[in-house]
Amino acid sequence: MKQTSDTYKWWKNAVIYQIYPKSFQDSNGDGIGDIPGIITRLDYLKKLGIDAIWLSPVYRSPQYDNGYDISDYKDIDPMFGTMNDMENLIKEAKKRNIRIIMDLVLNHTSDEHYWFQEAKKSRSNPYHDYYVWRNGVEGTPPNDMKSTFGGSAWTWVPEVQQYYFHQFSEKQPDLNWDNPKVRREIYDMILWWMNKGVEGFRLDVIDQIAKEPDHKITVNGPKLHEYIRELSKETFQKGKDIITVGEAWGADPERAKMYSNPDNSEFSMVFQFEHICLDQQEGKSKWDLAPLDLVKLKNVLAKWQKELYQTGWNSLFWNNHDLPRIVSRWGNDGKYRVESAKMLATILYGLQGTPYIYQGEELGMTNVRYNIEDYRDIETLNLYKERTENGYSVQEVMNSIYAKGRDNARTPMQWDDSENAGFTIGIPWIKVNPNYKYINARNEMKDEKSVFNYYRKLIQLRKSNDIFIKGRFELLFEKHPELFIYTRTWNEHTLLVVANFYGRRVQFYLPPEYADTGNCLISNYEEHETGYLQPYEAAMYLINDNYKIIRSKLLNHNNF
Ligand code: TEU
Ligand code: CA
Repeated sequence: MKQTSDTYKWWKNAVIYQIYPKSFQDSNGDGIGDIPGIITRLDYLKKLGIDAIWLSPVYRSPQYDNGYDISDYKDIDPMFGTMNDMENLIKEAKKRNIRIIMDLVLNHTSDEHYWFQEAKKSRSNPYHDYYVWRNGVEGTPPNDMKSTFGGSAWTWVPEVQQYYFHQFSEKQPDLNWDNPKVRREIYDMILWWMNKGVEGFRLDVIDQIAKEPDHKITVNGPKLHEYIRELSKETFQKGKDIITVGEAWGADPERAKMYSNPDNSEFSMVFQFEHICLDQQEGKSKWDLAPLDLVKLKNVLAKWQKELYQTGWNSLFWNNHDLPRIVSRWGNDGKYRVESAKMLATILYGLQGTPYIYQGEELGMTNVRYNIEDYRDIETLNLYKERTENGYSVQEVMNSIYAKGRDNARTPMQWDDSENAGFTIGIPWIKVNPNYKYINARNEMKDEKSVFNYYRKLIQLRKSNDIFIKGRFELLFEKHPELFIYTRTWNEHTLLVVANFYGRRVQFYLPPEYADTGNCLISNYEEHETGYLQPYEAAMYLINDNYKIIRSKLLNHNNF
């Protein structure tokens, strides 16, 4: 169906692939992934069928937080290549109809950025006010605010006799968005990248830019949306079809509607994390583990589907570079690795929104369990130190790291079964997951039944039918503790998504006229056994009935 130009947005049926450059493909044997390496894998991505790459930061950076500490926004880190390599990547991607989305870290810079180097020289330096400074007595910070990566959010600088504010590590001083000069510098930098052919941006912790540390406000500060609107107007809106995705841990649906309002005044969509935070103890941190309650997960996803319907737009994801591997987390990375990886994908790809694949997710890559010396992430290392010094047992801390550590997502991409998984001919900066011998791209591309080929098929499906973009969402059997069943209805057609979230065969009667192979768009089992869903069984059916009829039939046949 043809769509009118004002409602059509290319990114509504696009699939975005996130690359964490350090771990994707090394081209020169230094053990670190790089831009020339990415270029050699573009054909792989094309084969998978993705439309755009979200590239985690490749800017010049001392790499204390793997590039989320930028020391020059207009330069490429030599570790990743040159500006020429970057221009080549944009060009080579474009040839394959793949757009490049850059990661914008605008809340903070590296302390090695020129602005900060100047800022800390004296209070009268023109760059001083680019950052957030407060007086205080040496040894006593202005208040007790904490950094996300441990310790105080304030660091003392003797030269200026002031503390600077940093929500992340002390190597990541927060920018002062209240200073119009800072905002102007940022806009010019973004326009400069747009001019190079970059067609989208992911905005790191964007909900934290309008901080007011005197009131201990970090997230959702009073001026947040004013600043975002200005940012959008001065930059993205000047481009053509720019996609923007704001990372917002603190967004509720009301706020998400502002961020992703179809009037385009802010962003295209927002990355929010409510669903992905459900396996932690309430009011505590991600390290304080709790089992996932499927009923809660269903209700959270359903809430976002309903709230943003026609008023905003969702990002759909299970993974990114900060999150553990979903198949190990909510699937089964042993016996049912393939089935459960496909099941999780099926649930996600039936929803309304734009799906994101994090590198290796399409292979069903898993978490790792290393000795503490083999971890690299600043957050993990700080946590280990902090918790072991504060009475936690080593085993307890390691269990949290195994479950939630960010390095789970950062082990090298598993390309083939050669040494170091084909990632590097040198020594990888972080150990390769030993299961690369059998979980790798080369194997999976050959295997029709692989996770890779299942993702390929899902991506094509989403482009084949408008129901994926437009269908109205309804959750069924919302209290069922093991099954995830929902519909998307559009013009008398209904997409029925059924999934068994666990490894136990469960009773579920799907009328044979629905389960008919003619209706089945995709499934992770070759045959559906009437009356049951097998361990991790999942499927999508396209049915010529409206939601009401389907609902009453399913409710009649299944009384739970
Ligand atoms: O992450 C935002 C963020 O708040 C994370 O630090 C998150 O709290 C953490 O990963 C979960 O424990 C973004 C980037 O995605 C992350 O990689 C950066 O480290 C962070 O911002 C700072 O730029
Ligand atoms: Ca390299």
